[in-house]
Amino acid sequence: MKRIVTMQDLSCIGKCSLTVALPVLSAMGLECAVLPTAVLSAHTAFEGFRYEPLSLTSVADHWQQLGLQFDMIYTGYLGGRAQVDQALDFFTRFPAMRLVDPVMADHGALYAGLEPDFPAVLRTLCAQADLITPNITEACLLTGLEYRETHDDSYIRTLLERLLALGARTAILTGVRTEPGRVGVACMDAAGSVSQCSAPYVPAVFYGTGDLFASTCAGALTLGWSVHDAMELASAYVADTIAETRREPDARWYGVSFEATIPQLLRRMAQRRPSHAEN
Ligand code: PXL
Repeated sequence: MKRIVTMQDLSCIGKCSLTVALPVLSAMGLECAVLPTAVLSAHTAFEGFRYEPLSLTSVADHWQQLGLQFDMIYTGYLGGRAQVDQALDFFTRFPAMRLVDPVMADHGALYAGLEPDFPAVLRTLCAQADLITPNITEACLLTGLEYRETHDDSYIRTLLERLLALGARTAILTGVRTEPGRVGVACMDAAGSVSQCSAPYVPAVFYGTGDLFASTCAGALTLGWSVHDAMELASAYVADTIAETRREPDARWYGVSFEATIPQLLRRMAQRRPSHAEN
């Protein structure tokens, strides 16, 4: 079985980060090791949240002694410079494919509790990644381009080019709105070619959709899928989950109802699993 390790916070209430990544990756048939970088009483959109950072150096020491190896390292919300330094250290100790989701902002603003220089800190981590998956706000903070609510092809291309200039090999941008009534993702690979896919736009805020997207991409890539197939699968699963979450309007503040759509994810995987993905 392929093994992935994910490094992000454990928010005790509010479905995001580890409480999304672990169940999704397990359902996809992967062994998922976890590195909780901090325990939060609830995610940072909850007023008065508590944040308890954790040090993971001794965990990494032990794993090295055990000779553990991973097929993929996937980092999500890290919350501060010390956590980013731990991720950089982990990268040097464990050779594997690296997906960095530079979680820090949405709708034009940094998440509560993050320092204003955090985008510069995350840039150093993105430089070491095989794949990064920022939303538009995060991409603007990483590259210095101005934030816009709606986009044209040249704005998206410029963002993607600037993201790759940070040093990542491939970038997938989420929350792309180039078509009326639709929202999608756009990918640029190392050769500079761009591919896109989209789904109907739902005008509401849903917490944890970025984490769901990145987790699904990370899972599919670990299973050997191409970046394009991983992106399409993740995009479809997020769209299925948003449609499901809209049936319970109050629930969306706590995170999306991804549990209810895991059977759909598995059906989509069974339909599209590439032949070389097994083993
Ligand atoms: O879903 C992104 C995310 C992850 N982790 C924490 C968050 C958020 C978004 O608000 O607060 C702690």
